[in-house]
Amino acid sequence: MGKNSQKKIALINDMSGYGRCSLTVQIPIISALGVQTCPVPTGIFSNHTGYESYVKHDLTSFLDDYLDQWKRLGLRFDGICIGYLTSPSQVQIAERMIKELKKDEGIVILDPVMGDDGHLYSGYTQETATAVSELIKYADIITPNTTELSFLTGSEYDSKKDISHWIRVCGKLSERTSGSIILTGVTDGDYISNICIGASADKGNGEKITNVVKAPMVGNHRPGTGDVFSAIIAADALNKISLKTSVEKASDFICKCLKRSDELDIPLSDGLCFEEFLRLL
Ligand code: PXL
Repeated sequence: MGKNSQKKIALINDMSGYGRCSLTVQIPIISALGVQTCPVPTGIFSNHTGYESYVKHDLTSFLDDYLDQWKRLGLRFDGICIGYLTSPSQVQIAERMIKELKKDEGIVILDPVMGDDGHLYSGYTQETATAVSELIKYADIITPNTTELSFLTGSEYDSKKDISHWIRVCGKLSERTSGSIILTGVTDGDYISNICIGASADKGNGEKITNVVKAPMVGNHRPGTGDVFSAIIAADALNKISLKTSVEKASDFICKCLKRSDELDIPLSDGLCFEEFLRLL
């Protein structure tokens, strides 16, 4: 290993003070996986928007100065991980990060955080979702849930559709990108499946292969699960772990956290208790 050889990732995402999502989840997880985390906070939220109410302070007007300063320091990143953006202007900030701060061989992980259960998150606009979909062209890995995949592909959302439907919709998105797609949280009988469509490491010819990683369903869905998932995928991608192995690891980790959250009787809105398991990553 040479000089200054630890991997660095820039995380553009919000800071929610309560409710375990976004940066408060991604920073510890990615750090535990040995990658230096460098946040670009899109806004400060008192708590995530799944609670009855919240207050927020949008940081859009500060972010160009923030990135200018990073450029003055000569910082370059091995990864750019994109999460919750508050407005179309922030999509331009994310584009700036990709064009000006990513190393040539660096990778872009796009978690198109927009909504869940067929709806956009409270306060999240259709315009922002449309702007975020323009980032697909830069992404090496995209990690939508079923709501976000439906929006990105213009498909109707129906939670009752089976796995073969979701594989088809993933294929539709896959046609528009050379990047890998991981569709998270597909209900599949008594299981939750993640569908990955990615370049075949064995063949090395750009051909894509589809894998379905199944895990037993544990408890109810909790907010912030997608942030845990994308954090593990992002750090593992920088650490050159194969997509399938990484998806299996993320899925297993999330199951443990879901089980523990139920044991501790944590309200669903308070997210995943991941803290006790960080050392297992
Ligand atoms: O976990 C997704 C997310 C991120 N950021 C904010 C949110 C949510 C989901 O509710 O409200 C502010």
